[in-house]
Amino acid sequence: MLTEAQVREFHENGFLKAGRVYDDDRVEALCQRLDAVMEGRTEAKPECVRNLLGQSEQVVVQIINIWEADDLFRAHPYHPQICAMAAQLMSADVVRVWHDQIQYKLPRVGGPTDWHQDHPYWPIIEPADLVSAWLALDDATLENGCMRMVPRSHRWGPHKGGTIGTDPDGFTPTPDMSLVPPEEKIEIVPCEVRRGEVMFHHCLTWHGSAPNRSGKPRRAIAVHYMPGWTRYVPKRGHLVEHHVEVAPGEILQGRHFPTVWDHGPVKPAGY
Ligand SMILES: O=C(O)CCC(=O)C(=O)O
Repeated sequence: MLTEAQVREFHENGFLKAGRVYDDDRVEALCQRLDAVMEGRTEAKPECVRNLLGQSEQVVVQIINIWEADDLFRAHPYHPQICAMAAQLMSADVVRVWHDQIQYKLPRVGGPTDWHQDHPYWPIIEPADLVSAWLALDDATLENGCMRMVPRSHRWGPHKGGTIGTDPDGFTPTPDMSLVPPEEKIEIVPCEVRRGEVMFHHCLTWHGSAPNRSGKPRRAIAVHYMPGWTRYVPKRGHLVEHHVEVAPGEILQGRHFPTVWDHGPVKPAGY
């Protein structure tokens, strides 16, 4: 559980480092399963494995819905402590998984994840009340591309379809200043997070992560959690839309959007 001060901090800033949730053995086991999925050694497959940067020499391996490919990753979104914190931050009795996302910045050639907001990239769900739990599978540092956040930006509304703009020198955001409240200041907070620790961010918080300049990997998994009142409201397409089994306007739920918290922890099927 989070303290009242932590919940306040999250609502004030739009992100929160929440501490350790896994020991090293569990993180190592997850990293081994990640290798198996990337090498195609699992029977079931995730939604996609691709280079987020397309045909570039820089590589950010993005895997969507690894939970569908491996049982350790299937259990991860149900982590009782993470779910309790997500429920608290969203003031939700019911929490479901929208989707998960690995971002793996390879040593040296690991590229940037440009400044953006999440919710505008999810044009089939409303309202913009989601919270993501970002778990470091390696120590995430300034050198290897830890996440960077702009405090309070979750209160500034959607910004040009979620794209903020990125100056590669110094990895700073280049927003349309007419969309930033005049009394506000754009501060950049680098968020170093240790292996096994979790950090939360709101789906409208400006964030990004710089290239990996180190000789070590930078792996992380984000689970994007929806509060129980999130509805399927299609405006444009989305990669996981083919899994939607409800009609437009209905609560988004079903086999591919598992309920992981219902007034308390829920156990994953088969455990
Ligand atoms: O892992 C990263 O560096 C970026 C992740 C991200 O953008 C997200 O979880 O929303």
